[in-house]
Amino acid sequence: MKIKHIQVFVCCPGRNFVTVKITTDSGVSGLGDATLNGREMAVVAYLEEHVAPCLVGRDPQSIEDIWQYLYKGAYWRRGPVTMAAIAAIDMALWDIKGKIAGLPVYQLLGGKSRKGVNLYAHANGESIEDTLDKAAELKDQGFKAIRLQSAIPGLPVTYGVLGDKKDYFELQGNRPLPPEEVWSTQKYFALIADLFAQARDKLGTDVHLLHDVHNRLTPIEAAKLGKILEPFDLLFLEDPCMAENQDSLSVVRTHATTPLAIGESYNTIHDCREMIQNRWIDYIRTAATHAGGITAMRRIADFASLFDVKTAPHGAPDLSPVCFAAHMHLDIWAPNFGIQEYVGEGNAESLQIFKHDIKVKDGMAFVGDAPGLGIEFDEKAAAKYPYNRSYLPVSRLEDGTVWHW
Ligand code: CS2
Ligand code: MG
Repeated sequence: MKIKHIQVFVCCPGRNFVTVKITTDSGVSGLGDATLNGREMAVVAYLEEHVAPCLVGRDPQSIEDIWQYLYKGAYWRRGPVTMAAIAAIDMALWDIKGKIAGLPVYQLLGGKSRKGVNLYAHANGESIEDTLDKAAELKDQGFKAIRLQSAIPGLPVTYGVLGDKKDYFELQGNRPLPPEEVWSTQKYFALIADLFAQARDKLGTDVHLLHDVHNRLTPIEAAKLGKILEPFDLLFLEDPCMAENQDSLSVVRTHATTPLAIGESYNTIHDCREMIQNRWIDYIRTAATHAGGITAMRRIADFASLFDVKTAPHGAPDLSPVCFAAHMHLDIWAPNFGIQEYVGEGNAESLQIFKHDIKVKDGMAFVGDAPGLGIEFDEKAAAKYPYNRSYLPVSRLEDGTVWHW
């Protein structure tokens, strides 16, 4: 069997998605997600100009060899563009392997370790009250883990809060130039303890609570936050500070027992190694699309399991449903799976394009038994929603200094 051709599709059903389709000479095809929010076309060029021509004619069943060829063989290793391209090829090859074997990908990984995949949902509100009303609704729907983000009084926009957008899918989409937002650590600290104290009062103790700081704090501020939140027993605190210097997390660790999660923007196992082996985190948040596909995620999960670190894959709406499908197979298999981020199944336009058989009930996702990844891509429907240049916001402090978004 040989790879016959590789196509790259970009569509924008509200968000831009880059989808790779590999077709073999026997007619079997596979899908992968190569979406890199705000830099989509760079990955398209990398795939079309530099990856696809090298793969045509190769055996699609040699997933590991192709992964190593694209990673080690390129000399220029790592980085989000390269790794998103490798990831999409890798996912599509696993999809093909499953279809050839007549088995869902989780069976190829080793089978199910659990009956379903626990999810955490998002409650994003304009005030503490609004956030907690939304959280209570999610709890009533059966979610057992909820991430809380609330608008910060005195700041016009806060990370994660919907503003004039109808749903989370629309947030961060459709912005032809990067919008700018203002951040104040002081104003954030004035709100955060209250949000979680009121959350425990209203929601009780039988629901897991989570929070994403989106890299806004310095290590010592992050340590202070971890300590403040200890009484409210979070499942995890995500991205409390930037961790290009991974030992920043050791500062947080020294002061607080609030569990930490990090890694949604990391591209390789090397980016995660130090914080895992030093047990500076409790959950590793890498995504199949940004960290090199199923092959790489399996390796990260196995490495993390040696140090009691669980997996909690990124599940934001800028990862396409193809990535979500890949996560389902990894999550149901990984012995050290922790929890999967879930922001709903997407809007109606996206559901026309991507068809899958994943069912969500009572805060848990159930993976189907279709061979491969169990996801289909409707090219005609996708063509109705062409690429729309769009950026993530840029953050500034109140005095105008560029900050971490
Ligand atoms: C996030 C994302 O879901 C999350 O935890 O941090 O919303 C993130 O901001 C986007 O995926 C960035 O592309
Ligand atoms: Mg995050």
